Amino acid sequence: MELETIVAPATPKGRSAIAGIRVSGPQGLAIVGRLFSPVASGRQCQDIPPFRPILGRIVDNGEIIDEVILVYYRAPKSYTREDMVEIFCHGNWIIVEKIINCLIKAGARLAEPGEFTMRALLNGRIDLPQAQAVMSIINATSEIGLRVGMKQLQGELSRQVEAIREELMHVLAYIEADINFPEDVALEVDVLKSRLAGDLDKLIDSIERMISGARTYALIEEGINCMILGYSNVGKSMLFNRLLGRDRSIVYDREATTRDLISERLRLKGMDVVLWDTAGILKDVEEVDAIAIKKTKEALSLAQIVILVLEACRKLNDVELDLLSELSDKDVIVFLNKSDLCGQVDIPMPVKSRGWNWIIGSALEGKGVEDLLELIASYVNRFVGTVDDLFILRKSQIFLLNDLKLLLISAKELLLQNGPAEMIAEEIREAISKIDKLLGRDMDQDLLDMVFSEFCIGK
Ligand SMILES: Nc1nc2c(ncn2[C@@H]2O[C@H](COP(=O)(O)OP(=O)(O)O)[C@@H](O)[C@H]2O)c(=O)[nH]1
Ligand SMILES: [Mg+2]
Repeated sequence: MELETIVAPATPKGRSAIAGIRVSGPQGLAIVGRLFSPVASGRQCQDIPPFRPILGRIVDNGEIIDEVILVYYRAPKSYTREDMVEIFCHGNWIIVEKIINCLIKAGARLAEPGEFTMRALLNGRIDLPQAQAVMSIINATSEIGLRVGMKQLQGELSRQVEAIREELMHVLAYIEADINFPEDVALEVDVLKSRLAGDLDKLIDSIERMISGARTYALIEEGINCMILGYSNVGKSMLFNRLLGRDRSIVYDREATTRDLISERLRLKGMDVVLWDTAGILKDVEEVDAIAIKKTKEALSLAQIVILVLEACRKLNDVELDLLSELSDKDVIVFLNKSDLCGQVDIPMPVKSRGWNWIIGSALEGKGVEDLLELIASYVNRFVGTVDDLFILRKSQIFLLNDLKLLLISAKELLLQNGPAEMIAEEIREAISKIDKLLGRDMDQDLLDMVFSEFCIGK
C-alpha cells in the first residue's frame, strides 16, 4: 500500500504576514499541482524545480484563492525524507483552511499531530530522542530549555545511549564467548569478571545521570517550585505579593488568613518559577485550619526551594523550631521579616548552625525583596545545573531507563556471584532491547503514540 500524502498548517491559527502549509508524501507534488498554477508562463507543475521558491496562484474551480510561494523539497532531501511541498500564503486563517480543504479534496489527508516528525523518524532521518528535541524546541519556556533541545537535536543523547549500547555489546561478546566459565576458577576469569562488573558500574552511573537530568529538565519546563513557609502572621502573604509585584494574596492581621495553597508563576532571569503562598503552621488547631496545614505539609515534598519566613524581632517559638528540623533536607532561604519593628536583629542560632542563607528585610517596606529574588535565582541556577546535565525524556522513557538500570544491576550481581553466564547474557540482551526502544529503533507503537500525541499539528 502506498503511503498517504498528508497536509497540515505549519503556523498557528491567527493573523500574520505569512502562513505556512505543509504537504508530505509520494503524491505531494501531484496533489498540489491540481491547484497551483505558476505565474511564470508555460511552466507546468510537474516540472517545478526542487528547492526553489516559486510564485504562483492557488486556484479552485476558476477562483483564485491566494497568491502564494511554493517550495518543493524532493525526496529524500526534506524534513520527512519524503517528497514535500510547502506553501506560503497570506496569513489569514480563512485562506489557510480553504487551501487545506482544496488539498484534501485533491487527495491529501489531514495530518495527525507530529506526523511529519514521525515520518522523519520512520524514514530514519532522526531518532526518537531527536524527535523529542524537536518538540521541546517548540515548547521550551526557558533559554536553557532551548539549549538542551538544540543539543539533543544534534544527537547528543543518542550518542551517549549508543555508546552505552556498544559497551553492552562488548560485555555480551565476552560473556557469550565464555558462556560457561570454567569450574576450576582460573584467576584470569575472576579478573575478567571484576573488570566487566566495573564496566557495568560505570554504565549504571551514566544511566542514573540521565535519569536525574531528565527529571530536572521536566521540572524546568513545569516550573521550579518555590514555597513560602512559616508560622502564622509572620508576613508570608505580604512577601508573596511583594515577590510577584502585585496584590495576589490576602494580607490580614489575624491567624489563618491564608488557607488554600496559592501559586503564581514568576519569571526570574529567563526561568519559570512557581511561587507558593501557604497556610501558616500552627499547633493544636482544628477543622479547616488543620486541613490547611496538612495540605501545606504535603505540598512541601514538591518544593525544590523553601523560603522560610521568620520574624526578625522575636525569638523562635516551638512550632518554628520543629519546622526548622523538618526542613533539614531542603534548599532553604530564611527571610527575617518585619525588621522595621526593631533596631537590632539577631540571627537565630538554629538558622546559623544550618548554614542557610538569610536575608533581613521587611515585606511592608519592600526591604530585602530584591536580594531575595536574586538569591532565589541563584538557587534555581544551582538546581538546574548546566546544559550538559539535562536530557529531554518522557516519563515512559525514564521508566525504560530505570528498567535498563535494574537489568544492569542484576547482571552485575550475577557476575559477581558466579551466576550462570546464560542468565547474565539474557539480562544484557534485554538491556540492549530497552536501549533500542529508547532510540525508537524497536518501533514500540505505544511509546511512539505517546510521544507524538503531544506534538502540535503540522510538525
Ligand atoms: N511591620 C510589619 N508588618 C508586616 C510586615 N509583613 C507583614 N506585616 C503584617 O503582618 C500581618 C500578617 O501579614 P500576612 O502577610 O497576612 O501574614 P501571613 O499570615 O504570614 O500570610 C499583616 O497585618 C501585615 O500587614 C513587615 O515587614 N513589617
Ligand atoms: Mg497568609
